[in-house]
Amino acid sequence: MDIVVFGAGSIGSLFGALLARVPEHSVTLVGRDPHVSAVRDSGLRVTGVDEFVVRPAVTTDGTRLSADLALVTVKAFDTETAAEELATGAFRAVCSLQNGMGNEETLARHLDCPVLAGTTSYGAVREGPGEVAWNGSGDVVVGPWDPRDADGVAEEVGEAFAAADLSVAVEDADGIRRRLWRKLAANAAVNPTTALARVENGALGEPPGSDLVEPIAREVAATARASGVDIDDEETAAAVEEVVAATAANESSMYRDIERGRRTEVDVINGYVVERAREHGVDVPVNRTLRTLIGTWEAARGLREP
Ligand code: KPL
Repeated sequence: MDIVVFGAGSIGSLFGALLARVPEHSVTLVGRDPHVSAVRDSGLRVTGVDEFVVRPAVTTDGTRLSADLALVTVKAFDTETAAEELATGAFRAVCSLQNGMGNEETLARHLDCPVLAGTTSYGAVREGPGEVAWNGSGDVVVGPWDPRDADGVAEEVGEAFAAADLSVAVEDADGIRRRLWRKLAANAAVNPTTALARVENGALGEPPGSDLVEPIAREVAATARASGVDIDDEETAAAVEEVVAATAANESSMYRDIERGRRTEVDVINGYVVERAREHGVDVPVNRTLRTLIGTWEAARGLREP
């Protein structure tokens, strides 16, 4: 399969490298310098779970590309720009593999092809130019965003991932929405808490950090149900606990963003919960507080409008 991986951060670089190992796949990684130049010069080095070097095609120009699949792995606040650039090219399908919610709607607004949603618990950190540390294997789940997209494209993408030895599952449109909301609960609990307390994810596995898991999961599950996605409180809390245990030694992406003085994805994580909850009259005080605290930090550094 011809695959464009749009966004060469941690997850994009890892998926790009794993997919590029398959001789039948042809992978183009779209990213920024100096990472892209380093990959062009010396290849993309993966360390950790497995160690290898691959040489995918690379570019800093995301316009006028064409492929079977565009796998979108940019930060959520860059999805609009990515969608505009992708719209100048031609793809059979596009799949969001990003944190937070709302990315699929943004892609669907700009692109004519079927939009898939994806979520993954694979762990990766971009160590430096040309290098990504693969620090945890999990799974990846894909499914059609639009229930009318029943032409089997999600299955084809699933097969392409399976050929790269990724642990993959394919869901229908309802199933992938439930997965996305559960992942949202994990991100809503882990990301701002670890960023504010400057701790690794495992801190939410023991008191006092663990005291936050249940209330946050309950707020997210209630908001999901009010939005028409049927997940219950207990399974949502269990999904958060599972992510905490599986990534205990990792720094969350929001913790890393804050350490490096970068804008975070809080708006599409806790912010998304707060907005959907407001529409449906659900009370989400913990998510609102976390969104406000991270937003205050971003505003003070000029990373967002106050
Ligand atoms: O996706 C993540 C992130 O850091 O953004 C979690 C699931 C919290 C793992 O670190």
